[in-house]
Amino acid sequence: MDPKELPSNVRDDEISEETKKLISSLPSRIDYQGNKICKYQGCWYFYNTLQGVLNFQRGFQPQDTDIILASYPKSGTTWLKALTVALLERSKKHSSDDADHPLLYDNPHGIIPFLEIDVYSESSSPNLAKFSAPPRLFSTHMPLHTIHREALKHSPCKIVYVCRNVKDTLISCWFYSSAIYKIEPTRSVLESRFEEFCNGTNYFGPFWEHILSYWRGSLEDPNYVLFMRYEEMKAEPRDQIKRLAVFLGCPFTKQEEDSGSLDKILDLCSLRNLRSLEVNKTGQSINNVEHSFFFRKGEVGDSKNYLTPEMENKIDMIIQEKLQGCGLKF
Ligand code: PAP
Repeated sequence: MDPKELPSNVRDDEISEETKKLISSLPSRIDYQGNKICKYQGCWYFYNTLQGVLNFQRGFQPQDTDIILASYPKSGTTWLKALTVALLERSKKHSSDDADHPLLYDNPHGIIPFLEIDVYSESSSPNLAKFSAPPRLFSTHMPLHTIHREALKHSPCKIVYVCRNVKDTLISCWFYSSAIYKIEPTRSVLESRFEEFCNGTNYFGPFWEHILSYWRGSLEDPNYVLFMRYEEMKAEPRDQIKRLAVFLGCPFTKQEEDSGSLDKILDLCSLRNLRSLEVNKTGQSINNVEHSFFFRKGEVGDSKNYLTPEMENKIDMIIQEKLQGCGLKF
């Protein structure tokens, strides 16, 4: 496959001389697909993504009202983005059945871009005119220590993290990356992905460091980081969306609940509805990814259909070792 056909964040053709020099001092490797990847501040990035991380760290000026949606890839980001957009649109008097609702015309990733992959991919001083009206909504796959370190240290902005059972996340990554690379999701691809996942050397890995960074952040200051779980959102969507609304400062009124507007938002943001929209069937992200790739099954426990008992055991052991004593259960 011609590298130019790949999303730019997985490539290595947009890095500065300074970044090249930095990379030469970092741990680096070639991943299962033959892409260059390196470890910066404890997290693995493709080179172009690292450039975006550095641009972000250099240039991001937080505003107190900023909202950042964070996740490990394939953990429910698209859903969280859709819910957040729908919740905040209420203050702009957009109800979920308005014909001009933004979610009907753009993919959630188009409405809430990634800091390191979209906004800061090319420059440390991007044009942020599109975000002029507060709150600005951004997203990220960076671990908390990486966004926190330089840019957000003293900012009261809000972060929402969505965490998913890592076995389902792995399977979702396998299908998604096979779609991106236009290859069959074969067992041998799954085995390579599994090895990298368990070693912690995959894109944005290790997963345990990622999850722990936000988990600890949420324990230290629950008003700053809201820790959500994909499985809880599936099991009790009404309670979880209310929790999200309270955290974002836009709780549902009794009248909204009674009039069914909460349920309408859940319906608007459901996988079934989003995937049926024309923009998500045929559109592409600014980063060249087909919108349809973001919607697959959305099931809890789908990994059971693909992982062998040995693979499951190995992941369980890693979780037990790395997350021991932190209070987080899978
Ligand atoms: P990203 O990291 O590329 O943004 P992300 O949205 O986090 O991807 O994860 C995609 C997963 O969320 C897919 O899971 P699956 O592969 O196990 O099916 C996708 O189907 C699921 N998903 C996308 N939209 C929704 C939604 N509205 N409700 C529930 N799950 C969803």
